[in-house]
Amino acid sequence: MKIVTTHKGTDFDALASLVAACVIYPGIIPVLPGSINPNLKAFISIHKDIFDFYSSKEVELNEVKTLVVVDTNSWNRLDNMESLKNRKDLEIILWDHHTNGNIEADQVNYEIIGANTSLMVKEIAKQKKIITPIQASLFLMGIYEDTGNMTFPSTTAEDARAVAYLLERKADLHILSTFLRNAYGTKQKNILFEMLKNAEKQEIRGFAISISSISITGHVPNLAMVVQMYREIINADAAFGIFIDTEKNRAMVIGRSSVDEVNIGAVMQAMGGGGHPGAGSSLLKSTDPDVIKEMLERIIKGNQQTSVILRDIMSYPVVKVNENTPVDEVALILRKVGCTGLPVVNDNDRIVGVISRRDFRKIRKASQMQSPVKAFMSRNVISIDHDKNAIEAAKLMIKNDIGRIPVIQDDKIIGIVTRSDVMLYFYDLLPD
Ligand SMILES: [Mn+2]
Repeated sequence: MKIVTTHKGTDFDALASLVAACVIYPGIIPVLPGSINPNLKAFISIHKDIFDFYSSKEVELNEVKTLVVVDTNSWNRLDNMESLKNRKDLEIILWDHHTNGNIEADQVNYEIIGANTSLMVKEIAKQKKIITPIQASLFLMGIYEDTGNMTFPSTTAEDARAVAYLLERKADLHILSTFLRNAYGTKQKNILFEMLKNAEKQEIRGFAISISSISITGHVPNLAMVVQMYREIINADAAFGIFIDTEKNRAMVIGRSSVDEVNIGAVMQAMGGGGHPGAGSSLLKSTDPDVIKEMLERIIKGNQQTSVILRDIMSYPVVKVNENTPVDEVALILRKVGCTGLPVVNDNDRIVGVISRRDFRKIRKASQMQSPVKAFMSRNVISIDHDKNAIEAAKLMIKNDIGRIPVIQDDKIIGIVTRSDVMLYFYDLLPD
């Protein structure tokens, strides 16, 4: 068995490297440490069906023949791998960009480079491996995080080449700002302060909206984060920053929303830009803040039906199983319908549990395959009402670490909303 793991306190560079290793070594088992950064948790929770990670407790460490370690070179930064430390028959492959460590590897891939992910992307490019846009987005987040959006002095030309490669493979820049924590410096602080001094809120369609304009000179990174903080501080449902650059004769409009009814992606699209429901931006040739403000207000007012409710994005009809169905039959059904989990109902058609592929890992003996599914299902059923929206479903998934939520109308399951449904929505892949 081959496994790949990375450092505790996992960040995006580490996670991206872990996933990159799965591309380079097909069939390898990715083992994620128990402690990971909070922004990473949100990302993994939404993408769990795509990236199937294991914990160190879920793998038989005795059976490991090859250990791949990425983005660290120290045994004490690994989670629960002590038993492998002195194994003579173990092959160790290292991918790292840190200078010191104590893992003696049989094969070392080391380079002085901004992000470890860049090193691995170079290998993926060399081997002409195919990667998905979601993998490309994750790799890009890893590189941006470890290079401070390519501004840290440790950034190399190799990192930039990797970024170019990933953008060519459709990495999604909008999704980055949702998950990355960006640098907040003096420049950003001054702009935020300026915006707060002149902050005003108005009500449009029952929502508290704030539009603030400010002049900037030269390049100011992370304005999106400033708008995000501004929205949170003044407690608006949606906030827009109009950043006028008189030198370059253009304006950057950045929006952030916490309510699904004000869809920033749709608003920005109407202004020639783009984004997703919570965040977006557009670049304008106009430098008159009043004109831009008026245009924004008009679009938001006219933007009545942007809210997508779960009924529109959920999957149906729902395949469900009775609680007394034997486990092996459930496994067959799961394979046949090709999904990762099913709701379990009792004889009165009431939902009593959920069974997922992950629950099957609890099965130790072959004889247990004949037991009723109720013995292995999770009984803690979390459901959501059909008129709630995708953001509420995503919040529920992240909070409870689940990937499928039954959608309920009048006490009956009418559909299932899955991570991929929510994800498609966030990635703006829904047909118009
Ligand atoms: Mn790193």
